[in-house]
Amino acid sequence: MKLSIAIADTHALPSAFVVYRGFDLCIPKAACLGFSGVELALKRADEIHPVRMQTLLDEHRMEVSCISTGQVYADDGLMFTDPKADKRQQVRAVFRELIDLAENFGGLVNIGRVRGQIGDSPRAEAENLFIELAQELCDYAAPRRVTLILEPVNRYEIDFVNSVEEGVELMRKVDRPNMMLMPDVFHMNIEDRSLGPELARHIAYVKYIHLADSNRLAPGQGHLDFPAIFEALLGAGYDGWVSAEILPVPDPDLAARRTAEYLLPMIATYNQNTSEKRVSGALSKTVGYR
Ligand code: LER
Ligand code: MN
Repeated sequence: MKLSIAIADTHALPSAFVVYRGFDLCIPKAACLGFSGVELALKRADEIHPVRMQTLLDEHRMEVSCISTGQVYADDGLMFTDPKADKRQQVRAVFRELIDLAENFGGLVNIGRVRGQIGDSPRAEAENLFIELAQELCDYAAPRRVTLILEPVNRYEIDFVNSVEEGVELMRKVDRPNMMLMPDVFHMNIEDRSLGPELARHIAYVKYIHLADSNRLAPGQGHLDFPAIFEALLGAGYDGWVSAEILPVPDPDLAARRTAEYLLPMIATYNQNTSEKRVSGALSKTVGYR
């Protein structure tokens, strides 16, 4: 398991949901705090200069964990479920470029609120519009070894795919191996029947996890039981990224520091237990062969 933190560019609107703003300044800061990666919160692929970004990442031994797309919705109002074909064409164009970028940066592109609202349309109509475009983009992404990750988001932000279970149902309809889930424990705390057990139940679809506490502050500042969540993930064999997507409160540096101080020791223990599990799994297989 590796820990990442969400970063947007300096010009991102206040609606960009990130801890840090400014790649040049904040990637080094995140590296100093012990994060292994950064989640790039983008509106367009051309916010990134690939060579400059790779140099910055290499210099600080950092990786891109994922490209997230909240601003494509929040800033531009673009949605997969938009009944207007020209609007969906814009989504298609923006996502193709983000997928091209992800080919060399992280291999994951998130679909959060940009999947869109159902609103007053019949549910099946919105669902079909989503499925059609998601399938097409998955097929574009597959030869580039990129996976799209759908994030269930709570009902107060969107009316389409609120729980992890609903996410799994929709993914099954999309029916592409490179369409996976990105659960966010903040939303799960509102929508799902449990956190750890529900993550474990759907682990085959879980590719990436957003972490925030119940109040959307740094983990450890609210009332979510992170040790229990990690224990369930360990039992289920999760070995991917977890990424802090929290409010920059009381300020970005302190929010990031609190996240690192709370989660990094837990992740170190997690990874030790994962490798011990692997060794004992390998040993019991060896014994089994005798
Ligand atoms: C996006 O990752 C998310 O979790 C949304 O709640 C942002 O508003
Ligand atoms: Mn999230």
